[in-house]
Amino acid sequence: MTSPDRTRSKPDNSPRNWNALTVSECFRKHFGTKKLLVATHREPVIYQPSQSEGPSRKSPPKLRYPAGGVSQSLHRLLLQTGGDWISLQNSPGPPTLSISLPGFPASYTLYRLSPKDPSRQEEYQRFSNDLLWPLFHEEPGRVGARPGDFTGYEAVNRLFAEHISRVAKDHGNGVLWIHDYQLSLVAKELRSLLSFPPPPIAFFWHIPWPRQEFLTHLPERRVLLDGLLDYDFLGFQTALYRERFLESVEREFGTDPRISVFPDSVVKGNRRIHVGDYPIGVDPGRFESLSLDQKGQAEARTFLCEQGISPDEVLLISVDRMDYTKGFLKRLQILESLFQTYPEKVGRIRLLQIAPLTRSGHPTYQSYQKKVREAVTTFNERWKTGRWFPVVSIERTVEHRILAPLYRLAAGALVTSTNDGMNLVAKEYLAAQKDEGGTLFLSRYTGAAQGLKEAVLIDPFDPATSAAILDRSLAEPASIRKGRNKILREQISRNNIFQWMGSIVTGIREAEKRGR
Ligand code: GDG
Repeated sequence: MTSPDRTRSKPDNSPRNWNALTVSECFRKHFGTKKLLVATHREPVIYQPSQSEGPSRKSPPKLRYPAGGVSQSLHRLLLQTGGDWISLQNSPGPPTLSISLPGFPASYTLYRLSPKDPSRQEEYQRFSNDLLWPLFHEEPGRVGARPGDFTGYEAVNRLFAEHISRVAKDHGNGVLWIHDYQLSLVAKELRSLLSFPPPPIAFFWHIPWPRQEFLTHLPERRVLLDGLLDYDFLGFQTALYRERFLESVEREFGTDPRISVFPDSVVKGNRRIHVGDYPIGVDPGRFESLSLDQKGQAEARTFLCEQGISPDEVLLISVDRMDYTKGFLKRLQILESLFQTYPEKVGRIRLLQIAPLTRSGHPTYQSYQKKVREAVTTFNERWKTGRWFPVVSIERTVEHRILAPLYRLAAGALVTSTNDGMNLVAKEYLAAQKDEGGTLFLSRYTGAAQGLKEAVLIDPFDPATSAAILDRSLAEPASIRKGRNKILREQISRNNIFQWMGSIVTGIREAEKRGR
């Protein structure tokens, strides 16, 4: 855990001054003493029960923090504002936890939900991960949900709404902020439960919004869209996804007299729903300082040495959960093309692939992960020379303390997603390039590519051209690479994670004033 944000900045909040403290001040300015309630599918902490240390001594339970950057930033915000957080329980421990950290002024309560009927939870997971996830990443061939799974999806969304209605009533929450595709129907369920006018209900959609031809594969699309229009504020990662969403509403409800679509809002009955694009960012200062930390750098060098990677090699790095949307097989095709076309690179360019397993109890993921493993083995067999082989694949989480210096040591980051809401790794890599010329090779199918226009874009569906781009860019003079990074780093520093939160908090307040 990093130290709290103590720097007090001017209240005008120019983008550079955003941090957890100034976002919290912004929240106070708009919502007074009211509280913020966040709901996510996954918990922001991992609970580790006490270990017995002897016949009578037990150590206290510990909280660990999962890898993702978003939940950790929201967690820091709630430690400034106070509030509530509701998620499904995915580690042991009690159903409610009070979360505080030394040095932070507030604490928040984490409510950990467990559906009573496990089959409903299975249906919810399948509807979310086997239907919504593949369809919204435009991969209809991967759909594996079963008819009837929607029942469980609705039931779990209702469970969230029931809990939120109790908490909002008791605590007087000022804003409800719900996240991502697993929870699209919470506002709809909540509106039917509350006996008082709900506080503003905001929603952020973290994944892409697909083209309409993919949405039409979803039988429940009208219910889902109608449910999203029960929020007061809808945020998407990019203008493209926002426009596609508005087009979907138009296509599905164009003849409904209750619904009118505008460029930045939808009117449904007597309510106006704000619809905006808010590209998510990272905490660049944190990644920069981690990447420069002497101890972390030494650990990163030891890590590379343990993997048999020498400091003389040109190192490429990829960091993704092992999910099919991240293009692991496409990445190998790019390297295949690189080695075929430029055989002198064999033995000189190495890929370090950090690929923590994800959803690995799930058959689609098990078979994808097996395929990736086999493809890496075949690829390494084909291109090995002596004891050298081209891809080092690590299937576990590597802590940011070591990851950030690894970003800095790598000559390039290879982001090969075939579809990705934003891609935070791209921004983390740039944050670690202070005065350095490491090249971000960024798939044009990421939300990040829609904003980071100066990045070296690649097309994972065109391995030959991508390989040529890799070869050319790695050979560019350092001055060109550093110049490019200067512009990109300016951008990620302006559009950082706290600026994202601050603009959403402000947007919610404005939408509340305009639309209700
Ligand atoms: C969704 C959308 C959107 C990964 N491996 C390790 C590790 N990570 C951290 C990275 C980064 C995060 O996980 C992954 O970022 P992504 O952007 O790829 O996020 P997704 O998990 O795909 O989630 C995505 C995002 O939401 C935010 O809106 O960008 O498009 O799909 O922060 O650092 N962290 C550590 N060790 C690892 O091995 N410590």
